[in-house]
Amino acid sequence: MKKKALITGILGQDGPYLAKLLLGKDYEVYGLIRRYANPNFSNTDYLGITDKINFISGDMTDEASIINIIKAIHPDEVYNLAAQSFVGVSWDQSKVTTEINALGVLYLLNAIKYFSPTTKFYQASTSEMFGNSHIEGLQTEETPFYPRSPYAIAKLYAYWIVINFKESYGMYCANGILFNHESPIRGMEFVTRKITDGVARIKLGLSKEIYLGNLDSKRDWGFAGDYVEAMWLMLQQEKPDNYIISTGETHSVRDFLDIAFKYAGIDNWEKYVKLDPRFRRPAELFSLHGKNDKAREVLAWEPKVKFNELVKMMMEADLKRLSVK
Ligand code: NAP
Ligand code: F7E
Repeated sequence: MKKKALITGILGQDGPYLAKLLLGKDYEVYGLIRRYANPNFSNTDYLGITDKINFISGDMTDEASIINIIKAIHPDEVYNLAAQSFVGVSWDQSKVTTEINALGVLYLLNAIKYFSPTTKFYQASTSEMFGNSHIEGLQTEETPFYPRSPYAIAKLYAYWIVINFKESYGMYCANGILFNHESPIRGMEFVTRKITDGVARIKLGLSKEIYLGNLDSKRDWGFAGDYVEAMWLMLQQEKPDNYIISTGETHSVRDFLDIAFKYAGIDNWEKYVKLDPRFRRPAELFSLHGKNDKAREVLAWEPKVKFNELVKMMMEADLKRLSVK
């Protein structure tokens, strides 16, 4: 019999990459979608998998809908990717961010505990939980957490409630502490996609400039397609655990701009980039740089796409998309 996986956040960035991976492994894939007047399937369309997914309607903030979905599917594996995932907006919409990113996880765990206790659970935890905390410039699984946004604080609740259900009820629950990962279907408001879309528009004469916030921020940016493989691997281990998933390299927003403009053949990028205080944050994370040794050793996982290749992949896709319009 085919294994059944439920993915929440199926229409976001990671959901479609993970669904594609699981379909390739012959899973039956269920995707939770919330109610929209005009649902947007562009990311699952991009990967050519929309008609292969069993979409099921529910909402992370509605406990009864979560219970009904778990009871109906009895999935072998649940990947909880649903979130209000934009850090910047979490200061303005802190309540809904907390309801989705923290309480939503509790609802899922309780539903599994009561109605499908053998289901394995993956939680999309995040490097944002570290804030500016580091050990000699790096974050490891042992680095103390010090979250700096309502997003990160809600995610830290989720991280600990996942561990608590594992320890209290013997459930199979794993946290993937993922560092930033990007792709051609990354949401438009995140800095990488904002840059590749913006540079492509400038190249094609559709726009004159890009407005950005802090250019000195450093992030450990990897490719989403590589990172979903780590999610799956975490649920195939004998015992559940928590793992950092990162590239082990860190780069600034400036570095990203540099490569993107170079790819487009545009010199002196500084004249096209305007600083706008609206895109700065009340509290910033200056540098994220994850040590991925545990994932390499235990999961035999490693990132494949390098930083330069990632920027080029995103630039190529945005130039292609905007050229055909
Ligand atoms: P994303 O593109 O923002 O996708 C999030 C998905 O969650 C969207 O499909 C969204 O649905 C869904 N969602 C939001 N609120 C919901 C609700 N109330 N009920 C049901 N679904 C809801 O995020 P992503 O980049 O794929 O990231 C996946 C997960 O990993 C998130 O939990 C994120 O916080 C976490 N994470 C991401 C990164 C990264 O760099 N990408 C790093 C670490 C952790 P709609 O399409 O309806 O809006
Ligand atoms: O910002 C700076 C900004 O919004 C990256 C989410 O997936 O990864 C993501 O969170 C950096 C920050 O991602 C702009 O201040 C400058 O320092 O692309 P971002 P993020 O906040 O790191 C983590 C791991 C997650 O878990 C999250 O879900 O870039 N920056 N200028 C800007 N950022 C944005 N968005 N827009 C700007 O104009």
